[in-house]
Amino acid sequence: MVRFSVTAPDDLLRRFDEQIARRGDVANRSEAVRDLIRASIAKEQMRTPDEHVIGSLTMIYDHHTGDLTRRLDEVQHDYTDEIVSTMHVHLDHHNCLEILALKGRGERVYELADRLLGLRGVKHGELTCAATKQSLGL
Ligand code: NI
Repeated sequence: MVRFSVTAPDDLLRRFDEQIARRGDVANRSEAVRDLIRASIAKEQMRTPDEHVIGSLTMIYDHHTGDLTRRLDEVQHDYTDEIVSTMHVHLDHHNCLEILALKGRGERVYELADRLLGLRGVKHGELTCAATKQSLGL
């Protein structure tokens, strides 16, 4: 086992601990973090880089974070073949919801998602691959 430390906002950790507490007496923070890591790795293994995938990427971010808006824009301009459409909703004074409709080679779509979700200031992000060309029989 390796010990490492993580820095997180109070509120976020409190809510995580509440979630852990509901799992019963075997649950603790380390076990919960290990579960998240396993889930993340399992999700990664479901990627199909060689297939043509169709899906969407949902992001919520605070547009006041540094030059985030510019960086999001810059990344997206590198994937004009994969991004079919985007929708931007100004949720409140700080938060934006952005939804990208995507299609293209898995490798490129996953790379785009990783680059966008890896940007500092993106609070929530989820890539959903709804189908592949193969699953649609195309
Ligand atoms: Ni906005």
